[in-house]
Amino acid sequence: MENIQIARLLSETADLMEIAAEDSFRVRSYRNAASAVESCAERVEDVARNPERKLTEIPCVGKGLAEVIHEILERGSFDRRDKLLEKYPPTALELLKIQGLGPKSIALLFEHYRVSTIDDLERICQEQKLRLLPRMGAKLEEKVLRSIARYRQSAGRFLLSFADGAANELSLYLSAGGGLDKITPAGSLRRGRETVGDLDLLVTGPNAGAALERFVKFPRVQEVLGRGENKASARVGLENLQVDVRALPPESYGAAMQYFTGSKEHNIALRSRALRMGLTLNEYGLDRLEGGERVAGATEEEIYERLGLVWIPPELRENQGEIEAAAENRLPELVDERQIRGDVHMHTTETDGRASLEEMALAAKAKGYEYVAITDHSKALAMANGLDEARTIAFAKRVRAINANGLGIRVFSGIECDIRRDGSMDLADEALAELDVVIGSVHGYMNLEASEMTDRLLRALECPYLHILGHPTGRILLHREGCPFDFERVAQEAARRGVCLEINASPERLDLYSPLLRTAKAKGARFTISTDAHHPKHLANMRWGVLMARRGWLGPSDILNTQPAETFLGSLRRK
Ligand code: DGT
Ligand code: CA
Ligand code: CA
Ligand code: ZN
Repeated sequence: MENIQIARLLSETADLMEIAAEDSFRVRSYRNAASAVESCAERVEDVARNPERKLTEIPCVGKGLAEVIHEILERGSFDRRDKLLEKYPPTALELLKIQGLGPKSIALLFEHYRVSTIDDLERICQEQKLRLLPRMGAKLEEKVLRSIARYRQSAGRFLLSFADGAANELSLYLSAGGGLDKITPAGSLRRGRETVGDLDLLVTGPNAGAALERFVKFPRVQEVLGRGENKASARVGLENLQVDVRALPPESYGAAMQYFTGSKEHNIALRSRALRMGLTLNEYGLDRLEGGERVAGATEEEIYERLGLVWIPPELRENQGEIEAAAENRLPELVDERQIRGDVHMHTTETDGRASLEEMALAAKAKGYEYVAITDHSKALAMANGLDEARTIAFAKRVRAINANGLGIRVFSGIECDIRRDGSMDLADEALAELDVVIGSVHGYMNLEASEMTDRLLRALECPYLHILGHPTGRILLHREGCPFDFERVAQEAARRGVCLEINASPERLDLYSPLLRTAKAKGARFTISTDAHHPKHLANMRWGVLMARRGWLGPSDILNTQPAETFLGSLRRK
């Protein structure tokens, strides 16, 4: 039995235990063991069969769990799991993914209505029966119905950062097999979409065929879905990410990269352009319609060139005007991560961050930045120990002292000030006036009507000390839709008042995305890209924000934090 199969049994049991309201400490021990088993370098079964070894050598596996694993290896299940499955059907696990429903509610729904599938749940809500249960109401019914719709839309999609991590892991694994010249992720990952459905990996080289064989033997492969001459597909990891690997001859590599990078809409438009030029484009190459002679295929550049186009960066390939722009050689200059000179949204231990002001600043310096802004929360976020006016002013003083001592990086004092329900700022003007960088963000009351939310944001923009509107839509990927409001109007007003819109680079947010960015730019808006880091390692998330900016056709001149420190400060204050 492979590690991944053992891990899955443990993690599903943890979910069932949660529904059965078992001790949360115990639930966590099952979850920890599941991920330890999954990432264990050796086969757990081999350890178990070796009389000189003990399963308790594996991290997070104590005596009890060791017994459980032995039982799994013996008969494919274990007592506790069987008992739970007698009570709750396995389909109930999927219900945990519906936002607004905790394990307790799922248990209740099961007891009262035998709800064990998403379809059951939908019916119960539509029949207005959910509201009859204790502590549930008509509002929750609506919320659950919306969550179900969203779940069906996003089911099986993954965060860009997660897919990227999996692609790197697989690339390393495949290249260790040797004999490959290139391994390239294509598809939505290469285009930098915020979420990815499945992973498309292309390989070429003398051992490309053998790489497919190696791929299906990857230890974290859960299930092989298909294995052909040039392609293998499998589900990988506890998360069941589907991965398609394609082996290609070098003379077709460019054509395949072009084809499998997509998007489908871009490809369709490109193919009809080719046809108009008497050419046919497919994943093997660009050929003459008459006679079938190959005119390009080894590189993407030659394919685009032969179609009368400059090479189009993958982030733009959504058939949103990029082909027309490329034909007229007027593609925009896109911002590059190396042009970012500072990260201007991050948190420290002063509120809910995990590292000190000095540690964050030094980590930013190590990343090569000229400046950082430290922007902790304001007092409305009491759970995060947000700053009141006195602490804000004291903090600004500390930052001035740090700069006087010369850390080797310029530190701006800042705040991520909460925007209250009525659109007023959570801190008095006197405190805001002390700071270099004032971000205003909405964190609470996110369920307002669109018109009320629009008014709230418009009022926030009136604050003369506000520089940046933080994570403007509030979207959390795969979890929560952005707040509905009149984005165009808010962007226009932000532009008029010289307030920047933040491109939040946190991989769970990425809440300003291509169509919104293009709308905002057309209204004259300016932007910052920031990570909202709560730990030094989060500073590396800048790349996701840069990808969003590129997908929004933004160049360095649109992004304020590509400017040197003094210019940046001066532009922030342009009112
Ligand atoms: P995803 O996986 O849902 O995040 O999105 P993609 O764009 O990676 O889509 P996927 O994996 O289905 O296919 C990868 C690329 O292959 C896609 O972007 C374009 C190309 N492709 C797939 N199916 C078709 C098709 O029916 N027609 C055309 N022209 N291209 C296709
Ligand atoms: Ca894909
Ligand atoms: Ca695919
Ligand atoms: Zn923040």
